Amino acid sequence: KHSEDALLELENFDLLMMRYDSAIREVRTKLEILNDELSLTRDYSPISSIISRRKKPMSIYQKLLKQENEISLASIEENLNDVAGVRVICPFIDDIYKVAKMLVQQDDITLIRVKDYIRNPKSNGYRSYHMIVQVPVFFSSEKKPMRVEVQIRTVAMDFWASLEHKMKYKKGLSEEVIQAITDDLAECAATISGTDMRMMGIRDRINELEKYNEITKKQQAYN
Ligand code: 0O2
Repeated sequence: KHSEDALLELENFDLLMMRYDSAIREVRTKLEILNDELSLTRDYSPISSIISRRKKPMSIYQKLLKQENEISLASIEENLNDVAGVRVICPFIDDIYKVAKMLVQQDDITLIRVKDYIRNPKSNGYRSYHMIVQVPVFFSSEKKPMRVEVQIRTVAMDFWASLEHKMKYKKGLSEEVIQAITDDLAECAATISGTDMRMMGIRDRINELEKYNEITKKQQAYN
């Protein structure tokens, strides 16, 4: 018998999972609307892509066990912040902060926690902006506040995190190999961070050129 069966056998486990799926949809829709609006009004998309996932019963079970928390629906809601996860990939670092602000200032969103691993990167080089938000979801006879973990990062940060994540779950690597890869990853994280900053600078220069061209065009038309 699988250990996660203890979860699956809980009454209304499916219902709780459906609620987390709904919360993911609410947050995704909010982000998609913001991106659609800005694409139209400013001709600029602060979001490149959105990925979402609901934590698998096995991972929920393992996390509760690890935290030495009881296996119950109430315990999941109380102790796990990342059953519903939305990952937002932005082109530039400043887009991350703009998107985070626009989401959090919506009056039905409650910000529970922020972890800014961009201003304070982890020692392995991990960078990303994490928020736990609470969003109300309307069901047939009640309104449920649901927690969603939102991770916001650039394309480059995401590229790095995917590869690092892959290594973390690889079994049978020797200490030596792990150390070498860890060092290499840390170096890449530093390069990526520098590149992300430079890319913003290049974007600003291009925008300024565009503005300058528009002004010159207007002046020429006037003359
Ligand atoms: P998975 O497999 O991605 O789901 P909490 O999770 O809230 O109880 P914690 O661990 O302090 O507490 O949360 P944190 O650090 O805000 O976010 C954890 C999640 O961020 C991880 O989820 C990863 O998705 C991501 N993350 C954090 N650190 C790293 C890192 O060093 N490398 C990579 N690649 N991702 C990281 P899970 O559940 O650990 O993993």
